[in-house]
Amino acid sequence: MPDFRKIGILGLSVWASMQLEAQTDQGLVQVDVTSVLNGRSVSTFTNGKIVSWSTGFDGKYSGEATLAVAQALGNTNPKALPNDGFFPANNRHPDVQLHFSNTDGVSNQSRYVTGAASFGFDVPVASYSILHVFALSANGPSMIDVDLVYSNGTVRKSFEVPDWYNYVTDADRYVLADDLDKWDMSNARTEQGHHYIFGFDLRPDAGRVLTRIVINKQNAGALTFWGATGVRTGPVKKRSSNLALNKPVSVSSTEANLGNIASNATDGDASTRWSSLYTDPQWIQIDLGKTYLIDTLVIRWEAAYASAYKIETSVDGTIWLPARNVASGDGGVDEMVDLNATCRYIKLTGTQRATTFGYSLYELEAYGNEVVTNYNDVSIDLPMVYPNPFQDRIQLDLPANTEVELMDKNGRLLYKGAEASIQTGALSKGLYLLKIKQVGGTQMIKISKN
Ligand SMILES: [Ca+2]
Ligand SMILES: [Ca+2]
Repeated sequence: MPDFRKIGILGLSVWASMQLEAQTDQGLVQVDVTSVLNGRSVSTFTNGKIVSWSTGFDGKYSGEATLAVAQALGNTNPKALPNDGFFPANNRHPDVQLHFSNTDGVSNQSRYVTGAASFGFDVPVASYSILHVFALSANGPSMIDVDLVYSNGTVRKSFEVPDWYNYVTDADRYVLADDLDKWDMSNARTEQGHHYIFGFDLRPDAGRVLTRIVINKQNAGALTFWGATGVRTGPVKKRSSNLALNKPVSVSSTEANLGNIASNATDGDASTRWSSLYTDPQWIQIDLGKTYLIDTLVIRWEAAYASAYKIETSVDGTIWLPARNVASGDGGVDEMVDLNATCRYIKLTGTQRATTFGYSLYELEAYGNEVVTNYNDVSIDLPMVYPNPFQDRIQLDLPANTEVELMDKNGRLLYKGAEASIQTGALSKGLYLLKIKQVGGTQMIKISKN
């Protein structure tokens, strides 16, 4: 038998880069929340001198200090925060790394929030068995609603963040740092031994894929947020660059006189947006320039979002396949992972507006696999698929743990499985796509029927 890996299916082959990062399936995650941090609330002892806190927990009155600061100020046996911001695991929490350290006298350490406000940050896209956030309140308690944004929906958990003067521990809340002293802006110690930083146990659903956390603070209290730590149960889904960035966009309409033009939706600028006329339905469509395997679509809505919309994809811009239907959208960021669409064009059609205004979004982002057309670029062996062109059946010589999907040239699924042959007598002549899914990678090849 000839080696069809080299000749049988050559034609035009495409190979999608690895979808999953080569790393262990489990692990501790210190979430990168630097995008939301806005102040320094801990004095550090950096390069031999005290760098004072600048953003207090209650305006300009109260901050914290690392142990080395307290010692430099001559305090014996002080209660202070660890020099490296590290809290070893105990029976309530895993190892926690907060964002202050004596080695850093410049970066923001925490987020200070007063009044009603929301802020959110992405997490490494994965399943989590454990997820905690850390906060304290001043000027009384703060009520927070924490949204766990999964790939297939959002779950809200609500907590009272106690005033940092008040000790509390219960099923979902515990003390991360206890009995802290309190320091004014000139680093004089004003109170001793009764302030706290709290941990909040979010108990994520390990059966779902988490993408993002949004913290919504109600009006009362002054909240200081410190960070988030989790434990992954599955691998991190690695992302490509944004394939939609600066790609051409067409739309059904544009709101007059505001400059919210179509191309604002892919300009990579979070402050520019596209907005439509004030009627249903309206659509926006991106041309990615060539066919990709798209796994993730991110929609960043403005306040005038779609409460109902659908996503369709197309290879040729003519025949459209349904990808997602959203019946009760909640605006903000909508992130769809495992979209698994082979397409050049992506179309969002809004069918129900959430407000009296039109549809308005800051950005559409598409992530997926780079595609190469040069066979020599393929660095892994293709399983044997023959003959090509095929007639009444396709023979497959597949390694273990491999599944194939046969699609027509527009990406419609015709067969999915792992059998040694696919019956193809009923198919018409022409071009087809065969997706070969293996651990660590997905390949896509074009084959044809004579
Ligand atoms: Ca934009
Ligand atoms: Ca949303």
